[in-house]
Amino acid sequence: MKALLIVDVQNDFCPGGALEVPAGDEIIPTINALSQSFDVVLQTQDWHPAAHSSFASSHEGREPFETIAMPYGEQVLWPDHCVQGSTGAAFHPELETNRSQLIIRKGFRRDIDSYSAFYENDNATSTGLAGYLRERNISTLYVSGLATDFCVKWSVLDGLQEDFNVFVVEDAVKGIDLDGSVEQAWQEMLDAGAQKTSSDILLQP
Ligand code: VGL
Ligand code: ZN
Repeated sequence: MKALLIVDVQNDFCPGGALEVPAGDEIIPTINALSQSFDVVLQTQDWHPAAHSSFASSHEGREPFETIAMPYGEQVLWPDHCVQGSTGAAFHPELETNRSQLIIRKGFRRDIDSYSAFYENDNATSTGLAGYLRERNISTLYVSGLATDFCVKWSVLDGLQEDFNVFVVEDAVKGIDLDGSVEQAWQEMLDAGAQKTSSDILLQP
């Protein structure tokens, strides 16, 4: 069984949002088309409490996009984004969500960020997704969404680590790109065993 995973297609990651991914909304029609062709569609939703520890505003004198040392490792500091219940945290209005069977929320623990759909940034606290996929006999994931260099990348790497087959749909992802991080993310994903595919290939009649 295969599933389409749609990562964090939320207002704050789209143009005009608090942590916008350039042209992040341009992948939405492609994702909507893909959704129609999958029997299993799953989503993630970045879902932070106010004053989350990944927000620069929670650390005096620190600015967004600086990095700090957290107990679990290095953490990029972000503008406040995807605060629980806010418009920014809502899915983009053009994203088709009716076919989604599961929405994994992540980043809801104040003191730990969570990029990956599988594990929080400590690499140990599980979201439960791996168990869900195994119980449903889903062994192959097609990953789409935002952002290529953060939540998409870590979801892909953890999915591979958990022994799933992982395809990244190249025209259905977009990145933030801090200092070449998109190119680096592709390198890391491919090196770890991810496969690159595209909507053209997947939507072939
Ligand atoms: C993301 C940074 C902070 C993402 C989420 O969805 O890629 N990036 N929170
Ligand atoms: Zn976040």
